[in-house]
Amino acid sequence: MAARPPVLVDLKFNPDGIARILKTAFPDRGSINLADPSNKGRDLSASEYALLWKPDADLFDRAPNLKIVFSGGAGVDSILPLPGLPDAPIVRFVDRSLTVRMSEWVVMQCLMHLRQQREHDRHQHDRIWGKAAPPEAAEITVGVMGLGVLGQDAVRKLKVMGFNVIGWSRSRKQLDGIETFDASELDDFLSKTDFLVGLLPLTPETTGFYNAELFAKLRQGGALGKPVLINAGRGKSQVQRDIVAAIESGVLGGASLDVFEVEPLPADDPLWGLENVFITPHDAAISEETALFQHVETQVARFERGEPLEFVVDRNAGY
Ligand code: NDP
Ligand code: OXD
Repeated sequence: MAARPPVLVDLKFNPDGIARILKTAFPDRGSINLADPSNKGRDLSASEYALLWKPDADLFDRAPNLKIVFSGGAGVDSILPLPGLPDAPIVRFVDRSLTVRMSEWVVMQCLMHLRQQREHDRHQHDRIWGKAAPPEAAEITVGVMGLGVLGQDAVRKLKVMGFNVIGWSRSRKQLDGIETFDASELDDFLSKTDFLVGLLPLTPETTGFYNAELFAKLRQGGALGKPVLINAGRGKSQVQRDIVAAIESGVLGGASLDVFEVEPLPADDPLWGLENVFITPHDAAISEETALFQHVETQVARFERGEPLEFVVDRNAGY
């Protein structure tokens, strides 16, 4: 049997960990790690499968015979606009552990706002015994935007914590115990929402989506007084100057942001210093490399057996 072409790997994160794990990944075909300087200039024309996250600009010129392009993450907004992207299936990363960790982040942020954790942090810093009297989760409606793999797991777990949970997506979903809305029912959904959780992909429709106009439609006067924005989808879906203005003017009572228009968030960005804003560095749910390589191996095996690939991106929808 002819040797199988190695999997091309061009992932611009965790280079040391990836180099180590790749030593044992893909045992029946091996890999070419483009982060390894010894692979610079190597002939990639026989490559059939590529696993990419922010790849080199000339990658598709060097590898013109790809049969599948794998995204190193769940999102594909950095893959779809790449010049020279072949007309091959694009498969995104869907993974149990990634999903679980995203839900942990979402639930944690909702609880931090519910339990007024920032206020407790300030009190602890000043050695003040300051009791809070937060409402119960059931008094807060969490509106989750995006009811895909991540959104559906998050709504279930928010529900277990006792929040009243509603969800919004392009096409309506049927989810036990959750009131759902489709794209045409946006204003109705927003008017019921106290904590807005963003788990949307970045597409032309969702670019600049979390803006002043949208914040003005969220429910005012809920159990915590003001609504809160919690976004872990993509930073370019939010207008950061509008978030800052909405917090300063009291339209929003706070925010939790894992993603930003520009990453890393510049040190002089006003978001860093705002009251009741929790910032995490795009690590709500990072891809775990061993699981990522296993996922690629599974999908390649399906493909080579003639079975349909899973998690294929709809290029027209953009996610
Ligand atoms: P999915 O593709 O499974 O789900 C996307 C959801 O968004 C679907 O419910 C879809 O609606 C909805 N949607 C898309 N466009 C629109 C629109 N224009 N209007 C209304 N709803 C829309 O994606 P995942 O849940 O797996 O991931 C979501 C995003 O989370 C990723 O694209 C990525 O950007 C981000 N992410 C962030 C991470 C982090 O660490 N911060 C980690 C991993 C992912 P419908 O169901 O009708 O198709
Ligand atoms: C992803 C991410 O899309 O980590 O997986 O943002």
